[in-house]
Amino acid sequence: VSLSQDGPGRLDMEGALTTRDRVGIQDFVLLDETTEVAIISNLKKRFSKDLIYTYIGTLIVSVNPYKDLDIYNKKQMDVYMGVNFFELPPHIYALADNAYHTMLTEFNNHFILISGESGAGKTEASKKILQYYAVSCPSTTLMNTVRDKMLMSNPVLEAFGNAKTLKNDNSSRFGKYMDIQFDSQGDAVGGHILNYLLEKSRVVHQNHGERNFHVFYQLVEGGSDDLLTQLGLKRDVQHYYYLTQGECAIVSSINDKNDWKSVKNALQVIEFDETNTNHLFRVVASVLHLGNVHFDPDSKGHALLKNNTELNWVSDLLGVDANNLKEGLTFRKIEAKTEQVLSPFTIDHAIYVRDALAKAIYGQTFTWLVNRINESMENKDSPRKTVIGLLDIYGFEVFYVNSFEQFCINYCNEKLQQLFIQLTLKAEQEEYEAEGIEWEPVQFFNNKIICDLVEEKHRGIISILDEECLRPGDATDLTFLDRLEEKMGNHPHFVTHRLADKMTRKTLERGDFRLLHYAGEVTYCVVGFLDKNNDLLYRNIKNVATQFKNSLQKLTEMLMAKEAWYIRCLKSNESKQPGMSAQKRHQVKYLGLMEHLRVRRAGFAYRRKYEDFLKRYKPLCPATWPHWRGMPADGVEVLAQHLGYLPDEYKMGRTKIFIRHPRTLYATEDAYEKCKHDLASKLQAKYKGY
Ligand code: AD9
Ligand code: MG
Repeated sequence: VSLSQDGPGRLDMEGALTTRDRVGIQDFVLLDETTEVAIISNLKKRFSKDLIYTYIGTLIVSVNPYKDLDIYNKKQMDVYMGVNFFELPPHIYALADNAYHTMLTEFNNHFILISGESGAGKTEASKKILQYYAVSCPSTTLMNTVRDKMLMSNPVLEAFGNAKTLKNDNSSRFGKYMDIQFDSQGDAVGGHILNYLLEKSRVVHQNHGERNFHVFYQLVEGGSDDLLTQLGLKRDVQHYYYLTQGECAIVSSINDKNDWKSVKNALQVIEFDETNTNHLFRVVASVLHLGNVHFDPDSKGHALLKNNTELNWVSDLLGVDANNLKEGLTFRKIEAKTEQVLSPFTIDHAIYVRDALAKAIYGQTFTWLVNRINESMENKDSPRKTVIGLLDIYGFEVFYVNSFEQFCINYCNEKLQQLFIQLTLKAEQEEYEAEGIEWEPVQFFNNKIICDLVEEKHRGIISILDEECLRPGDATDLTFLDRLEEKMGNHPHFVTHRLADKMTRKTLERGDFRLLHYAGEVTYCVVGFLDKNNDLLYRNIKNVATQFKNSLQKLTEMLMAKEAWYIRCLKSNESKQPGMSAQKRHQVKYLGLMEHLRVRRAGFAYRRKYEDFLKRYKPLCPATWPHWRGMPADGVEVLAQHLGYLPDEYKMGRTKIFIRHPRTLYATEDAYEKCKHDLASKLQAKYKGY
């Protein structure tokens, strides 16, 4: 089977080293230098040969090719099934397969964390893994139904949760964690989805060049005449205020009509009955109508409804009283001593309330949709044994102006980095213990200090924000900033304009604060923090912690109990086209690749089972060639002595040899190449003339 140009498909060293000048190294752990420049140069070399995957140990670095590569077919899936991780060129299937087989043999739970900036290929990666499990795992008719539902949950959730942005025509505007549940035979028997932080503001506002969520356009473009009539919609996306602010309602790369068909079909597979489907479309339509509810000023500048048509549709579609709706959109109700007083809104306020309602309706519907999908994928028949979770979550974000959303997203990335550190160090420590090798402390930056800065009870930024939101009276975004300065002015990772010169010598605006994240500095503008946080806050919960922090906490606890696999996705360019042009340095930084590499190489860069090591290198020593009759470990010891390994350079564990520096292995590998070459020449000379 022709896999790729990535080497002959034997042990990893072989593929990596014999062809390393031509196609780069397939495992960064074996790079001579661990610098960003060396990492990027290796990635570029490989990418130019369409080799988009590279390992750091068992972690996969993936670069988005922006073109279809012939590496995701059934044939490829078969090649990677049940094969030792390092025996074939790096592939996302190798990781999926390895997680699956480890789960089956060790009866434990796993998760695959997929991270990277917008458009880097996270969602595609998660879909490819899901497809791999759907195609490769054993199945029965019943299981097929569950699998179809899991696969079909994607087009539905993408319709409601994805949108065209400047960075990605199919950008996920929510974080997603999906558990795939397997029984003891390895059959996929159920699934469950958790969703995080849907970007609701997109429902009412889109930046130039961006769209609202796909489903709105799909409905207007693809819905039948009958359906549109029932919902009171015109077949004209330009007619709807909520669809046209980005001035790109129609995009050549997106076929809304076809996508609508896929979504309808997917809804059937996940067993949405007519009532639920109807309900869903009515809500979508009601949001469009709501966006077209406009206001005129009366003589005092108070908001008056321009006309009742759209409002009546909203009332009809949602089943709420039209007068109540009208009153709610144009008046504030104030409870006086004995009566209620209606105070009229200004136009700005009425628009604010209209938009808030639209966001709330859509947000609730999204949650409802996820719940229905979960019911449909629920494992009802087989006792569930183990799971593999897929986490497709927003990567670190830095824009020109960073707001509350970036604060939440970057905090989430800090948490996941912390999780990586804890899990990797734990795994390293456990391996060393299992192998009877003394644990050597690893030097790297631990970002716990930044996580604490954000989340610590009573003292962290989130606590202070919550307190400020709940404080009656004159709390504003700026008073929140004052409180931050008071409480954490001396923190080494926190800077405001008063402290900026002292700390970083870079100026900051009055309304900004800067956090020194593990991935770099980000300046946040506090405007809107209180408002947006209020939206997330459970006011009936006594604790001041926010919903997001709690759900992240739950997620990390759940992940801590599982074995971790990582896919780090990089974007090759900003133009969504094949070819590599974008500067990769910031991505390497944000993805924490250097930290990964440091942790993986900290103690011993390379480790291999005695049998595998001996099998490969035994021709290098007369005592082990052609056969070693004793224990493999003794054979490896003889080999190491013969090759002149220094005592500090390697350690003998219970089942594996550990080698500290890649250069030692390179020397061995070069000797092996030479030996192979000499043997081949000898054979040629011997059989010359036959
Ligand atoms: V976002 O944070 O949700 O905005 P993602 O999820 O990281 O982002 P996505 O997976 O949606 O990015 O990929 C963006 C586009 O890149 C896809 O629509 C494909 O056109 C393209 N892509 C990504 N991965 C691959 C791949 N392995 N092969 C070919 C790819 N094209
Ligand atoms: Mg995505």
